[in-house]
Amino acid sequence: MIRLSLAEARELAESILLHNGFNLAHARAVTDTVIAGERDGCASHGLYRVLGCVNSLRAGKVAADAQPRVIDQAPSIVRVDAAGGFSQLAFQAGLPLLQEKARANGVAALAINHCVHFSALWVEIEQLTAAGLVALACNPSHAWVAPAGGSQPLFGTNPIAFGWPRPGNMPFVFDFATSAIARGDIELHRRAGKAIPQGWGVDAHGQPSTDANVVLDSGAMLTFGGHKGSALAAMVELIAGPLIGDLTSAESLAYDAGSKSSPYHGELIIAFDPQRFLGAATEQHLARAEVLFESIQGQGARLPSQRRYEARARSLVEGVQIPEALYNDLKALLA
Ligand code: NDP
Ligand code: PYC
Repeated sequence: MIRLSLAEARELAESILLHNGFNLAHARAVTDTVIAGERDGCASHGLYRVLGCVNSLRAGKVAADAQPRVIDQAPSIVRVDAAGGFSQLAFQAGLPLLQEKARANGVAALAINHCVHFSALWVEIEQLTAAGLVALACNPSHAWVAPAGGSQPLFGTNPIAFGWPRPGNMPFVFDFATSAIARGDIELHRRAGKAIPQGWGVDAHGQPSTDANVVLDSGAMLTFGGHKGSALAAMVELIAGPLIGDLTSAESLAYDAGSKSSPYHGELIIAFDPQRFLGAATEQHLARAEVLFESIQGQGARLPSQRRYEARARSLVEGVQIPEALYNDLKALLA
């Protein structure tokens, strides 16, 4: 393993992105996200993703100098046309109007269109909880996951993330794929030459497989929780696809045309303002939420994101460690 300070990791990611042709705003926005992932112990959405960003650029599937366009679509809907850039720039562009509309109306949605997407959603959710908003986000990806009862890839890994602000505390955030595991984790198993657990995927005949190559290249991933994860994955396809006028995971994969680039589609983010729902009673009801969190932890169960926050605290002091092979692959992108 190679240890890097967070500043070194940041410098590595940003210099690779700039060297390969991304403009400064794009490189910074992407770097912020991958460094947050690495810092929080989310290796599948950390520095590893820089390889995919450069691959997508070289394949002509992401616009290195995209300028997102913000559209005031309706009293509670902001639309951002990402213009073929990564989702981070579009989110940054739409965030101020989303917050303004959520405060005015109680609920507001941000629909991002035409973005290239590779990231963990909690990075965005935390920006909304930091502003005191409750938030929900989801997006399709590429068709890699079989519906429950089927065996052929159809859904994306379709993450759903939720955040709840906790005054004086880290927010309650969960963020997971509707597949049994993110595809990035299976890719990391492949890179490490490790078998994957049962239940993550099947081969081309629908038979269980623990071979990452088989599941990634010719089989299919599985949903979490059988028909329940499958229905949630379908919901994400719908509300972050046709509802916002953007591609489904199957359409995104067709657009990819075998280039193995990051998915190209839309993202839906919904923000709720507790103040607008509750007025003077906000504090009282947020305190009731705290009782819920304490009751979860009181049983010895952990809150989602607890592992991540602990990793963050460690990384801020010790930096991060990445496999030497990944470090070498990243350095090669500076050649
Ligand atoms: P996991 O299955 O690891 O689950 C992640 C969530 O569950 C986290 O909030 C995690 O908190 C929480 N969690 C895990 N174990 C426990 C536990 N024992 N008790 C309570 N909470 C727990 O993640 P996935 O593989 O499904 O997804 C990983 C990431 O991949 C996500 O950030 C997601 O956004 C990203 N992704 C992005 C996609 C895209 O299209 N852009 C597609 C698919 C995934 P903690 O972090 O603290 O462990
Ligand atoms: O890990 O499944 C995944 C994923 C897809 C897009 C970004 N991450």
